[in-house]
Amino acid sequence: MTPHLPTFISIIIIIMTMTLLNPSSVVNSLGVNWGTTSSHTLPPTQVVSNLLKQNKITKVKLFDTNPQVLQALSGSGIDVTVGVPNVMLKVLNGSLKAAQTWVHDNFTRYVSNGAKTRVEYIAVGDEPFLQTYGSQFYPYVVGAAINIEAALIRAKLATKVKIVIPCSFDAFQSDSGLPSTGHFRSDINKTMIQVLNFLTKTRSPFFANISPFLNYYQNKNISLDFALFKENARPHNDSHKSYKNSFELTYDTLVTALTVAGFPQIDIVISQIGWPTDGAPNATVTNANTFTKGLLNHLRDKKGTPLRPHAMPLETYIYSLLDEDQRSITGGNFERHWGLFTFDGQIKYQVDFSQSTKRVVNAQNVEYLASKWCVVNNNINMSNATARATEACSKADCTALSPGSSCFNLSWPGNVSYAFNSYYQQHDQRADSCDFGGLGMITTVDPSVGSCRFNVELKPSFSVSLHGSTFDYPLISLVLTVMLLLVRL
Ligand SMILES: *[C@@H]1O[C@H](CO)[C@@H](O)[C@H](O)[C@H]1NC(C)=O
Ligand SMILES: *[C@@H]1O[C@H](CO)[C@@H](O)[C@H](O)[C@H]1NC(C)=O
Ligand SMILES: *[C@@H]1O[C@H](CO)[C@@H](O)[C@H](O)[C@H]1NC(C)=O
Ligand SMILES: *[C@@H]1O[C@H](CO)[C@@H](O)[C@H](O)[C@H]1NC(C)=O
Ligand SMILES: *[C@@H]1O[C@H](CO)[C@@H](O)[C@H](O)[C@H]1NC(C)=O
Ligand SMILES: *[C@@H]1O[C@H](CO)[C@@H](O)[C@H](O)[C@H]1NC(C)=O
Ligand SMILES: *[C@@H]1O[C@H](CO)[C@@H](O)[C@H](O)[C@H]1NC(C)=O
Ligand SMILES: *[C@@H]1O[C@H](CO)[C@@H](O)[C@H](O)[C@H]1NC(C)=O
Ligand SMILES: *[C@@H]1O[C@H](CO)[C@@H](O)[C@H](O)[C@H]1NC(C)=O
Ligand SMILES: CC(=O)N[C@H]1CO[C@H](CO)[C@@H](O)[C@@H]1O
Repeated sequence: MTPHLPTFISIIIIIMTMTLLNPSSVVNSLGVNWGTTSSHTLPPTQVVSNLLKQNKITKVKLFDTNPQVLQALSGSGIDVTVGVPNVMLKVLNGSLKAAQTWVHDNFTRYVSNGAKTRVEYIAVGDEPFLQTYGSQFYPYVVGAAINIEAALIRAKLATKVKIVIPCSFDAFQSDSGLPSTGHFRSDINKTMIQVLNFLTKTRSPFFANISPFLNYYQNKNISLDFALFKENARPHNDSHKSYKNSFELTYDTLVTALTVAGFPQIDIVISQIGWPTDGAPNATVTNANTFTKGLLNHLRDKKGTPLRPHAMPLETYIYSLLDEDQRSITGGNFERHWGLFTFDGQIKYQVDFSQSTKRVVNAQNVEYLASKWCVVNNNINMSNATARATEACSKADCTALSPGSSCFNLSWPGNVSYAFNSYYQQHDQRADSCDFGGLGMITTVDPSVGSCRFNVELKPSFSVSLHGSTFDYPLISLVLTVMLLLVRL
């Protein structure tokens, strides 16, 4: 039977109109990474309602399965990627039972029986191939993915979600610095083929992190202009192909690595991409703004790259949503400053998330601790001040004091005050956390100078601080923990 002609034509017209009038076709594939490695976090419900929903961010990638976060995302209509932490890979590789427990405890409850969290992907591991990890994690990643897949099939949930394996920016490389010689790192190339076979079998995309910032920071022979999508950057020519920015060059290096490995067609999702705003000389708000605009322009003009013309990454996840003051800084002091928003949910520069001229919505009615700071009392013998500050910094966040950062210009003892205050705020302004052997002093005068901000922390939000290292209300915490245990029983 042929369809009735006018009906047929009107369907075509409707489809065409939808395609043409849908300016959000790119926006729909734009997401953010949302990590919670912070001493204090905004309440997850506030992050979802203000930062995500009001800014029309429709996808988030998490690094774990934090119950409060997943609860807050329930019914939001936002597509979620949940994460299996690296430390769990070994046990998940070793046992199907462990994978079933993980699926039962951390996944099923959010997606079954009327639960309304839309989990699109389970990411197995967080950059398990990162070179600095050596072989701690990657030998277990495919086995863990296979076991989780088997557990999903047994739970009849395999059709609801895809399993992916996020690949670090240093898993692929090019000896000439040009895409045509791209390949996977030789120590992981066997495992990468197993990964790609698994993904192909389950029809899942390849999750890759791309980092022009790290390529530049690690001195991979690219200019700052090239990393920042600047028009005037000198192109890198690869025989007849010309690359105008680091993003396209890196993307095509990955395309070549995938092609050489035998998977030229696999879909790519950019699982992390961004530019930090503090903690290193070129980690600035201005540069991050330029980078993000360049990236969004690239995604929106849909020209693709020389090796995949007119083909766009399936999805792109900006790294990241918020600054996190307890992230590991083994990679560099900038690691705590990747957020589009500051720790308290205020945008650092305007971002055009939804192609409308609307301004970005910040977190509203944020609840802070009192307007109090801890500084060094310079009327007393300060011979121990530097040692005390160093000790404070080992626990608190002094990344803004590093060379080229926002508070690097503070001279001694201003930098001591900065360290004391960070420690004091992270400990919820407890009086005994501003002692420092008698050197600390509480003040109500904001010590911030110029671009160097002395933060006042957020009021602890019970939900996530439970996982953090500091907790203000031990009694409440104890009572709630006991209640939670009782509920579980
Ligand atoms: C992963 O698990 C499988 C099955 O139990 C086992 O044979 C293999 O040795 C494990 N891999 C590693 C690297 O331990
Ligand atoms: C993997 O790396 C080894 C060592 O560099 C190399 O000999 C081999 O050809 C590579 N295999 C693939 C499939 O790229
Ligand atoms: C560095 O990049 C430039 C292009 O900007 C190229 O001409 C030069 O050969 C590269 N040098 C190395 C060592 O890769
Ligand atoms: C690189 O390619 C562009 C465009 O194809 C061309 O204009 C430029 O002269 C080339 N540069 C070099 C150094 O070969
Ligand atoms: C960063 O920026 C400064 C100028 O602000 C420049 O001198 C320096 O070479 C840049 N590169 C790195 C890797 O620090
Ligand atoms: C400060 O204390 C140190 C010992 O901790 C002492 O050596 C120094 O003389 C004292 N300075 C002053 C000005 O009292
Ligand atoms: C400096 O610290 C040492 C060891 O904690 C202590 O004995 C000394 O009294 C301190 N000096 C001052 C001036 O506070
Ligand atoms: C730090 O001081 C130098 C020299 O006074 C100035 O050029 C620079 O802009 C200052 N940096 C910041 C972040 O305030
Ligand atoms: C503060 O500055 C002094 C002098 O420049 C330096 O020795 C000390 O290490 C700095 N302390 C911190 C916490 O950055
Ligand atoms: C974040 C989270 O809830 N993780 C849990 C996942 O499941 C394992 C046990 O299967 C728990 O130990 C984790 O706490």
